[in-house]
Amino acid sequence: MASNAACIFCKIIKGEIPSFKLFESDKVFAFLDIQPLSKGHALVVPKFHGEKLADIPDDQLSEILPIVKRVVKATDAVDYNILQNNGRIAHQEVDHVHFHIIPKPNKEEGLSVSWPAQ
Ligand code: D5M
Repeated sequence: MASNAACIFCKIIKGEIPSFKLFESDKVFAFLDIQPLSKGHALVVPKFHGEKLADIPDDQLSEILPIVKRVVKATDAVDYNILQNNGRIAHQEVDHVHFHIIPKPNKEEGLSVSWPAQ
């Protein structure tokens, strides 16, 4: 499994720095974003270290979308954004592929979130 000792998300996956973990399998890791754009803002990442989407082997990638769906369903968000940035011009700050899940609160009722997404 490719890992990069200098990568902050590889360190999170290995438990070397703390995170609010939502889900883990042999290929995928999900945790709350430390700079949330909304309540429940989560990140789903392949354990395989690659900078951009095109760097990730298909067998790793294919496991991610079902987990993105699972994390989405753990919120009661009706509306949400899925975002995946590649490269500086596209506003990627952490060079380890990650999918943002950004729940959009219901304006009247707010948003409740039940973790973990297991
Ligand atoms: O988004 C990178 C995202 O990674 C950004 O929303 C903050 C988040 N981040 C950075 N460090 C951490 C830690 N340590 N825990 C949780 N979340 C973190 P990008 O798409 O690269 O702009």
